[in-house]
Amino acid sequence: MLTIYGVYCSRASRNYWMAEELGLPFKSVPVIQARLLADPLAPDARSNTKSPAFLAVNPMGKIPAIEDDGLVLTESLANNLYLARKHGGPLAGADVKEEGQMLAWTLWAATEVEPHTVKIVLTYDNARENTPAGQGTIEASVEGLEGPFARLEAHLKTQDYVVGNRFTVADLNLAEVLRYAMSETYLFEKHPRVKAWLARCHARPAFEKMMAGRRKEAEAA
Ligand SMILES: N[C@@H](CCC(=O)N[C@@H](CS)C(=O)NCC(=O)O)C(=O)O
Repeated sequence: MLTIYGVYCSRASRNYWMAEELGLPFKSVPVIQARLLADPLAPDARSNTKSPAFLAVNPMGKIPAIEDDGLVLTESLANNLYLARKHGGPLAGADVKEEGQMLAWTLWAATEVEPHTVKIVLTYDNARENTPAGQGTIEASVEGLEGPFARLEAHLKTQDYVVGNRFTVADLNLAEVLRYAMSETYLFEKHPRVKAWLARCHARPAFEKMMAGRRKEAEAA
């Protein structure tokens, strides 16, 4: 059975969403971000990204990690590409060309988009959005996202989804990276196709299941 190490309020959300899309039974092993704990190495500390047991799974000390049929993988977006390839169906590439496109959109999300969106979400997570430094970070990140949003807006002119005109792992991966920028409504108002595409992705029942997991986790914290 698929095992997901992480928590819903982390990049593991991407893998929980994917498992729900594929209807996969999975075991969730809670591992929290070490930065959220005062002393991650305290004997009574919750299992976290600095716990020796987790470092044996991912020596980088980052969540998520997945374990599937003896294989351990540790990059959230790659984990999803692997699960799509393994289980097939509409979320996966229908041929090697589509697989190439899905890989390209995923690497684009990771390298051209996420460096900006993650700065935005961390500014809010750390309650710095109303400080001059926080506002500077958000402004610079929004500026960095203008190009990627324009590119995606143009791409969506002729299709509802990024690859093959159906919802695929490429949409899921990109949507999860762009979710971090949702506070910046200006970007979405300026790019209505991107806004509508993200809403389509978020209307999926599997996304709602993942979000319910996040809410449950937040309530228990
Ligand atoms: N590129 C990695 C990044 C993983 C990552 O940075 N995860 C964060 C949580 S979202 C983490 O584990 N941080 C460790 C910490 O904050 O202590 C991926 O996409 O899986």
